[in-house]
Amino acid sequence: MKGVIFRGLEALVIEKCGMAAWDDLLEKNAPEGRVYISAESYPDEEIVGLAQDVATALSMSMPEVLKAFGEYLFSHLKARHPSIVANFNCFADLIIGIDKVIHVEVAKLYHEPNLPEIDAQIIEDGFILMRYNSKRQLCMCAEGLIFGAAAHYGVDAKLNHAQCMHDGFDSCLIEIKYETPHG
Ligand code: MNH
Ligand code: ZN
Repeated sequence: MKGVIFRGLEALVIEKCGMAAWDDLLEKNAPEGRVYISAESYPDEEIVGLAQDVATALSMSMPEVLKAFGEYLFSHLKARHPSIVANFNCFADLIIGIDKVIHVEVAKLYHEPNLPEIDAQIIEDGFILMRYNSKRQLCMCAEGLIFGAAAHYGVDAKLNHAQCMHDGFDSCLIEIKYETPHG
């Protein structure tokens, strides 16, 4: 997992709990002296351990933390790569473009990134069906990023995780119902 993702979690923890809390979490979950550099890769276990401890520290469930983290992560990625996000005029276009545009650009910018396979299709206006597949099984992170994208476009999104790799399916299915408020 790239340091940029860890930096998103770090920013969230520091904002909510302060620097000392982050130092404690690091001490427990990473080798001594760990500093995350955006463009470098670190073991996936570290992010899982950190997220679990953030959940405990904030008395949130793991899915809740990953969602909060995902929302935070979207603004973090947008701040770091504004031109990528600027390719899209609306929520639906961005979601449809994750695999073939966003992550293609990401793969040019980062050395050997670990990206999921995402296939998203508009079933009808206001309804997108997303299939997620990754050996890292970070589908909750995907949910968080979807909520983050919705917030960015001022869209109200409701998600239904219709099937999940954590239950033994070969991919996750996320139903996205969204509405652009008028007036
Ligand atoms: Mn994207 C990793 C989904 C938007 C850049 N992204 C991930 C992962 C998921 C994901 C899930 C975690 C890896 C995995 O599951 O195997 N990303 C999304 C979704 C959206 C999204 C659902 C929008 C909604 N991602 C973006 C945007 C950017 C971006 C916007 C940048 C502008 N994503 C990344 C980077 C990684 C990543 C960078 C980290 C890759 C790595 O760790 O090697
Ligand atoms: Zn899932």
